[in-house]
Amino acid sequence: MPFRPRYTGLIDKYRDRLPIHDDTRIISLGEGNTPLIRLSNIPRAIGKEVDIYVKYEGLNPTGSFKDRGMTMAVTKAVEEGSRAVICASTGNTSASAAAYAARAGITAFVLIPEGKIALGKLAQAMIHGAVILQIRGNFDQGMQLVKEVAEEAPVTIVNSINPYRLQGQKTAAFEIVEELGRAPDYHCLPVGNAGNITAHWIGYCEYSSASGDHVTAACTFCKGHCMYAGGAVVGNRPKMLGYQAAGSAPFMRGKMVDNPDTVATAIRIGHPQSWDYAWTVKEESGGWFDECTDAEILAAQRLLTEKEGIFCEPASAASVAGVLRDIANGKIPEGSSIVCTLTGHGLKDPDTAIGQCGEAIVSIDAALEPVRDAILGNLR
Ligand code: AN7
Repeated sequence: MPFRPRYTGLIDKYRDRLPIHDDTRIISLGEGNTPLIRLSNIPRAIGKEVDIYVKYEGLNPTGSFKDRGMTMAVTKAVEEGSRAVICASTGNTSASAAAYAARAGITAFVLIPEGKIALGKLAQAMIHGAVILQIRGNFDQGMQLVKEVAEEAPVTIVNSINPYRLQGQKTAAFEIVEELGRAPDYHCLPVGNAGNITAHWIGYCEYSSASGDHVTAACTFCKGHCMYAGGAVVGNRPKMLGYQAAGSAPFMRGKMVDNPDTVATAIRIGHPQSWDYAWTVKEESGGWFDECTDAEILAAQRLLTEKEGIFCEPASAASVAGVLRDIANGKIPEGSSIVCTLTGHGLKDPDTAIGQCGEAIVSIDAALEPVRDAILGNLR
């Protein structure tokens, strides 16, 4: 039997494209290397000739894409001698920060909006031993407080304003290009702070000869941290499409939103931290922003679970909801290849999932007859 080297995480795999020294102690949980799954039933159901892939980032160690950025941010924080990290979070960043801080043996402080984080994420932050500061306010207020307190206390911010976060997250684009042999025509993501859409663009630009030599915004974003001279791999880059929840869509309003609200609590963000970057990504890539209602988001989540067997959290489904609409209305032409990032696992938010499926449970007596009748009545 042939042996393969053990996969040891994205920093090890891409160390020549990341700001890492040979002797840096790497804090990793084996993140990255997530499946790129080709949808088969949904394209057939909508009757369109399109190749849709989903990058299932929910299969990262803590169940979201944040782990790609967190392995870098915590590795660098430890290297720089930090004993504590801090973040504001709608949930996933806090779960990831808590886990990587535990792994590193340092403290994680997390500011979360009271009552507005999904149960699985709260459980993660608690069980990993983070110090949880639940604020009577929303994510945007928490983010502002984190920036202010970091001026006065010895803590490293691990939100995506930490440039190492985007460096780690750019590796998702590398993996996609390596698997497809080219960049897709379209790459679709849910947008909250817009860090992830920016990180993907950095990755695609770094891997593409179409970017020119250190002239695009990719190198403005990286603040000198990227290894852009590392050499191009393919010739093309995707159009980047960013989808927001309608009640939380500052990029659609063209200005910050003060009271964002959506069932997709992960992207309940009205003051995106990567505001300028995201507009540049849209312009450079020739992409667009759009918004989806909560009903569209939940319908897309359910479509993925029932037609493809893939369970993502509501925020993640925004990318699929948006892309299905743009395929139907012809903005995305037939023949296109499309990648949607499914940013977080469906198990993060069991309450919303169960709330959608009340009719799924049949209560019966513990006897053969009702069990048999229920089976015969539900065959398809
Ligand atoms: C599942 O955890 O901001 O546009 O504090 O958890 O890069 O912000 C989460 C964001 C999409 C949006 N999907 O990504 C946090 C947080 C999921 C998310 C986003 C988030 P960005």
